[in-house]
Amino acid sequence: MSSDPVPDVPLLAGMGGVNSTESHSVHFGRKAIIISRDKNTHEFSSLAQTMGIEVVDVVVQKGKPNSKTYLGTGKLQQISEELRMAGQGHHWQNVDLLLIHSNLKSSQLVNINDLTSVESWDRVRLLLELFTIHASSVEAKIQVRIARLLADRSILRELINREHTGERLGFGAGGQTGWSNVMTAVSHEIAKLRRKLKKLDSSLSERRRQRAKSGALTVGLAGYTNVGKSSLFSSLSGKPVLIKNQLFSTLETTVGRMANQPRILMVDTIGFIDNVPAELLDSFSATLQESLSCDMLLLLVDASDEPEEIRRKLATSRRELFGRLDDGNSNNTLVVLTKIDLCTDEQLREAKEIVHFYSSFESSLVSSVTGQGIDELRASVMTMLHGPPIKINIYAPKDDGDMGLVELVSRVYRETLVIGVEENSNQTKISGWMDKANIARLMKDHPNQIQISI
Ligand SMILES: Nc1nc2c(ncn2[C@@H]2O[C@H](COP(=O)(O)OP(=O)(O)OP(=O)(O)O)[C@@H](O)[C@H]2O)c(=O)[nH]1
Ligand SMILES: [Mg+2]
Repeated sequence: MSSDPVPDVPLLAGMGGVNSTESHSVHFGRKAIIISRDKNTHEFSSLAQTMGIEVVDVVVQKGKPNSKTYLGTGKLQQISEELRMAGQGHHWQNVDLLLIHSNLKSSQLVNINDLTSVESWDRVRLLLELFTIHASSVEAKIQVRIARLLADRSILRELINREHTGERLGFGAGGQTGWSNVMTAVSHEIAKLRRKLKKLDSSLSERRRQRAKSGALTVGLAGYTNVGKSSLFSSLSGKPVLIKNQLFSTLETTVGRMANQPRILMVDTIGFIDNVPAELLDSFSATLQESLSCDMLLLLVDASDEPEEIRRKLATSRRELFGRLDDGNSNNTLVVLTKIDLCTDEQLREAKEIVHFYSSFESSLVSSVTGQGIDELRASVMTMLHGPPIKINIYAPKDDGDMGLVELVSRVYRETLVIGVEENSNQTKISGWMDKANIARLMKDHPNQIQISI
């Protein structure tokens, strides 16, 4: 892989475009206030905390968002004044960031910045900053940077427009020609990064083609962020990946073989969240496509969530998934309720009810921590991909050249996902799933000693 994309232009601070030199690159340890029209700011707050930002207060102003400034101008001025005055002992002391609990229009962000002179992020910018920190592959880094530049470009457009109309004269570091130059540089960089991404995309789809040609079947893991996709991926494949109690730990795709089933590949990838801005989703579409173009999908639902949260996250996941599928594929979906070790029986019953109310898919219960339900899930995956299990009768050697029973049984064991065994002195019956190509080879190698039945 080549090195990281080299930034050509500075990113704008806080999307308010106050001054490009103000841009912080480290947010860990910063203090922020959340500003919201809605009381439920839990998820928004978690996103900030995932980045190491301390949310010291939540200011809620009920009512319809103001089309120009989201909150009323009076309220914003009051917040800005109080921030300036917040001295020793005030819990707003050292707050240098306003987090606005909504996806705002560029004009609203610029207005808020002008009114408060404090770095302000809306939900889009918060996600972009978080993704920037978590992106580790070259591809993810390019995807996030494109999305950031697109967001900055819409702010720049707003700034240029205002300076044109004289609305914001003398404000900011750019000046009309200054901003126009930055805008040109941003557009050039976007074009350059898109070309790079296209090259990477084609090598990704080449890898996908190769996998399909090899006859391997793929199982995608999909679901809301933090639902437990990477944990389940590790349990099923035995391959260690990054698992963290934070939102969007995973931004790139990892492929691993299912344990005992080398020709079944598991695909772990980015999670979903409500109201993702289009520019962010678009830049991740190749990554999402990777899990969507699988032979089978596991749609994960966190059973330990509150019922309301289960409903909301399930709805988002379904919308993101099935809105994107070319279709036909949605039949091959299995809902997996995760984190069942954290649930009471009553919670599990309710979670299952919700899933069945909203979807017609079969569901499976697992805990990646205790391993509960993992074998059963493997069996369900195999049944969906290969049909019901088969019975393999293995006979003791009769003629010269036949293989010893123990040796032949251990070969079958190696190539089968075993669910049952019956043994007697001259015959062993194994039931389970075996890859079609392996069955053919086994029968060819040992025609007198192997008999397959359903
Ligand atoms: N108790 C319990 N915790 C779990 C289980 N599965 C995952 N977790 C925890 O849930 C958190 C998120 O797990 P991940 O596997 O990283 O979730 P993810 O869906 O990959 O998350 P993102 O990549 O951030 O979207 C971690 O703290 C895990 O340890 C489970 O079965 N039981
Ligand atoms: Mg993950």
